Amino acid sequence: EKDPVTVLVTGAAGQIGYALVPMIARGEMLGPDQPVIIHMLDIEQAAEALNGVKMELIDAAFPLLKGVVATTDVVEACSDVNIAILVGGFPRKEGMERKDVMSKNVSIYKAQALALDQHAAPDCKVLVVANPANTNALILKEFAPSIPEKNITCLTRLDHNRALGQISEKLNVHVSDVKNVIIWGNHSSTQYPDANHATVKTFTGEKPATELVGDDKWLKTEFIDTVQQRGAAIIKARRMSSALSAASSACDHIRDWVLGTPKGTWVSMGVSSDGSYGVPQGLIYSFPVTCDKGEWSIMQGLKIDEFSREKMDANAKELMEEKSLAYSCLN
Ligand code: NAX
Repeated sequence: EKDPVTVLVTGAAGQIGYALVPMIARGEMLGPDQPVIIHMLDIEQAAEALNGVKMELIDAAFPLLKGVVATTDVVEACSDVNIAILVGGFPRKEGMERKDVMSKNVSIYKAQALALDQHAAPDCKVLVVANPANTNALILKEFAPSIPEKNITCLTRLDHNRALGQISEKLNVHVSDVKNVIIWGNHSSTQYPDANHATVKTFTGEKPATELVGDDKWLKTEFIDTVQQRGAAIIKARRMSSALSAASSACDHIRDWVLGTPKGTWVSMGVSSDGSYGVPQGLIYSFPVTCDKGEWSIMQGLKIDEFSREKMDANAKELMEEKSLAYSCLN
């Protein structure tokens, strides 16, 4: 049997956490032969609820689950973790200024960065889910210098999966036959869902999605809007934000990162820019990536038209603004 991998989930008493921990314990994130130990962190006010989640994990008798820690102590939570999924954060409440929300999250992410820096396994892989996801990841990178820059990422896989879903619905094909959409940029409503390079498996081979859709206007308007606004549509329908799809996408993100993407397939991940596609170096920006042996690489050489360029630049600009806002909260 393999040695267990220790996975931290912060905000584990929340709704994404509640959907995510059983998926991890069932092997949906790291595979059906990989034992796991789950560390769950939440804040004092949620301690009792967090303990309830721990009780349910025990009651579910998951064969792969070798240990559960439920704690409100960030050092205990971060100790020896191999994978950290950071879902906990401060939500924007009605009437709150953007700067106030940013300030709360900057201090949370700074504190968690310091704890991970000191106590996590040296090759720990980090996925930030909590919003503002890209900028929280940027702060984490800043304050966890011992964690390699390549190990700090944020979640845009939910947006990616939503884009696959929209193309599959439009063409009435299985979602598993659609691949290689791209989410560029920020996990905000400015994000750019791009289907220009997507393909669809058909009886006669792989075809460009643009050709099969045959409706450039739809791809440039409704498709983009629907993906950008999907989070809001879920809130309207459920009166709660997306949880099962967010949890499932977080599993997809880690699984593909650790176990690799299939040949010829890329996925979207928020990663530290190396300057590819003219994106300012060091920003946490969502790119198309392939993964192999636990490392992602940005897919190179894709042709970018003028329409895409404009939207990609708007994302870089927004992320630069978020970055200055975050840094102005630091002292
Ligand atoms: P919930 O409010 O249900 O859960 C958040 C949990 O975090 C709560 O239990 C809270 O007590 C805890 N928490 C707050 N501060 C903490 C801290 N300092 N340390 C540890 N835990 C802390 O929110 P939920 O619906 O689960 O969403 C969690 C986050 O995911 C939000 O920031 C949300 O905006 C973000 N999302 C990001 C998505 C993405 O694709 N990147 C999509 C889904 C989701 O909206």
